[in-house]
Amino acid sequence: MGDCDSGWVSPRDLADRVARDYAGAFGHAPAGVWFAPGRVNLIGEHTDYNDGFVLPFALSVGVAVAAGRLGNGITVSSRQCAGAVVTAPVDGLAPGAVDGWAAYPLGMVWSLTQAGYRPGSTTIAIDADLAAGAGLSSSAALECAVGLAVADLHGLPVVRAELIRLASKAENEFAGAPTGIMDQSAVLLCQAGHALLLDCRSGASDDVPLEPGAAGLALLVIDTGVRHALTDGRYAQRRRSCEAAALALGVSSLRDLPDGPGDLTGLADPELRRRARHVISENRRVLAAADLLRRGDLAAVGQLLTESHVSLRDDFEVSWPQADVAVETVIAAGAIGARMTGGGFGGAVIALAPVTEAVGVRMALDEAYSRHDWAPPAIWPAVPSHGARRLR
Ligand code: GAF
Repeated sequence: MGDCDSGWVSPRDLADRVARDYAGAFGHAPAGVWFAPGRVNLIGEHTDYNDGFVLPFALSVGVAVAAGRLGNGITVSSRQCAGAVVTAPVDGLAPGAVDGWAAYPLGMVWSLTQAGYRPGSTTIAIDADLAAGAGLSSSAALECAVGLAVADLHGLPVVRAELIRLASKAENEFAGAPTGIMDQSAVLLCQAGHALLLDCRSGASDDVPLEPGAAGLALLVIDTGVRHALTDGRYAQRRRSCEAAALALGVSSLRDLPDGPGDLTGLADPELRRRARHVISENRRVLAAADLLRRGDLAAVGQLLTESHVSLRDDFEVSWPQADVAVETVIAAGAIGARMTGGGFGGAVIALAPVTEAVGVRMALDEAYSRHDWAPPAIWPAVPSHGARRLR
């Protein structure tokens, strides 16, 4: 979500803290507190805007907003930006009018007005225990927390499926990041103890059991410390390559191509061939992973995670050195699979490891990063958690 710092805070303290920040900034108690989690994408990267399949799950950490129906226009303040305050008239919002972190909450309000809703004046304090730019969907969490809060406060009849579309529109058109619908869908639809298998063409979704602890396994999130921005042009370039490949192959999207050796011979450009090969093979891996989870075989998903990483590194070329070192290191230290997660060019790696190997994995990572003179990565076990909700 852009340009502000976010330190990790215990999630259970977040609601109290954001309510206190709200009272400090606006002089009265908030009408409510809403929370939207970050997400980890287990598998299915750069498939969403190709009409394909994804398999994310929600984290326990995320973005909390405290909000009230007062003020004059929309006012947002953010603890992660040292209490910075931005105000705009509800009717004066337009793409390009605001940039930086405030484009996400104000873009969400703009998107609601574009759909014909008329939210009244609102004051909002924002807090997060999720790092921005870490590939864990801080932007979508911010949009969705604000969207839920504004809809609830003003009695707007927006169902979650519509909120997904409106939050995506805010991100694409107001914040200028040409992303797909995975992150907003994960933030709003995920269930605790499950991953969300989402068909990004039809919008159909299915909750697939994901309880690593029950299998003696841990899903470790490794923040490589490298930050990315989906607005920096590289994500958009990958999206354009996929569209060019689909056009050259005469299909409406790469989703329509089966996974097979001969299917890409129509693509003369080797770079487009690599990009398309990643998307096609990744869709197959997502469906295979969902099948394995339904059969209770999480361990077998490990191999698919590593194959996904290799494909993102070599074919889609969105990995980065700290992610490649993390993947190689954790596998050598006993993890059964690992991959970069999110849009790439920075952010996090997810590793699947036996619980008994977690300490060894952590030590090996610290050593490997220190050999490269990189700061030790933050590592924590991810627990598949509930999607966005009102906390109080
Ligand atoms: C980012 C985007 F926001 C998603 O829509 C998705 O494309 C992802 O990168 C890559 O899979 O998180």
